Amino acid sequence: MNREEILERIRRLMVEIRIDEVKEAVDEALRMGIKPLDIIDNALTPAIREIGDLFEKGEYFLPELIISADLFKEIMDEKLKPLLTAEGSAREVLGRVVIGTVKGDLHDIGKNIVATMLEIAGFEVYDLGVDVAPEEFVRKAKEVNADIVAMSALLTTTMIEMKNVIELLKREGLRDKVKVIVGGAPVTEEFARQIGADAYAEDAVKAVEVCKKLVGEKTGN
Ligand code: B1M
Repeated sequence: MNREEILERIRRLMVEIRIDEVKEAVDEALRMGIKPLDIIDNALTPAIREIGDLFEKGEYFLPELIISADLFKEIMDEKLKPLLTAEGSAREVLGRVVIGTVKGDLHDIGKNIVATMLEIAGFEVYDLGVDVAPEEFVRKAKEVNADIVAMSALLTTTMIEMKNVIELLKREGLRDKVKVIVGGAPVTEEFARQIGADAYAEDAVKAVEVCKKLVGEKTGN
């Protein structure tokens, strides 16, 4: 089996939620030398998005969404995250990032990947979890003297909470001290601009790139 075939096999088994077989296929891909990030971006993420589409069409229901999300997280925690962390060699602390999924939103798979990749790149990451109120983002940013506040949203109904966090940062006199990056499936560059964020990233790799640039702007490097 080549790279394309094994990634396609993982994607298909994941969409069919064949739990043990997906795990076996991931092990097989790793044995073949396929990189964890390749498996995440080109097999697991397209699969879970397809599951979301099937849910929207009424072909899958909430239990399928929950089981597939749990399976994704299990594969991340048990198989892929330890390898990603081991691959990371950065030792210098690039900056402090407070990250969370906004208020009312429980989606955290993408946010967790972003947090992991930032950690690997050398950022000190404070992950507040999901359903994070604006006050909590601001309190933590103050407490740790954050360089960056990073927000994730997966629902069109919750992405507006990002603006509330930015407004609160302004009211608390912190807006010129921290950079703000936003992301998540419904979020766009245009939306980021509209709400006054400093940056948008479409995926975890881009988020790392953008955060490095943002701390560079802060320190003038
Ligand atoms: Co939900 N859900 N869900 N769900 N769910 C979506 C988002 C949806 C698009 C599915 C659909 O209908 N097609 C839809 C939203 C529709 C909309 O808003 N217009 C939806 C819905 C409707 C709901 C509920 C309302 C369903 C219900 O109860 N009737 C409910 C809401 C709960 C709530 O949050 N209050 C709900 C619940 C759930 C579960 C709990 C069952 C589960 C989440 C479990 C968990 O996260 N622990 C779930 C899941 C799994 C999904 C889908 C299928 C997959 C999301 C995911 O993990 N993707 C999703 C379908 C979809 O996204 N197309 C869907 C994989 C992940 C790697 O990608 O999160 O996009 P993503 O992250 C990427 C990038 O976006 C980016 O980098 C990541 C890695 O590359 N990124 C950032 C993310 N955050 C970033 C931050 C950054 C930068 C980049 O900077 C800070």
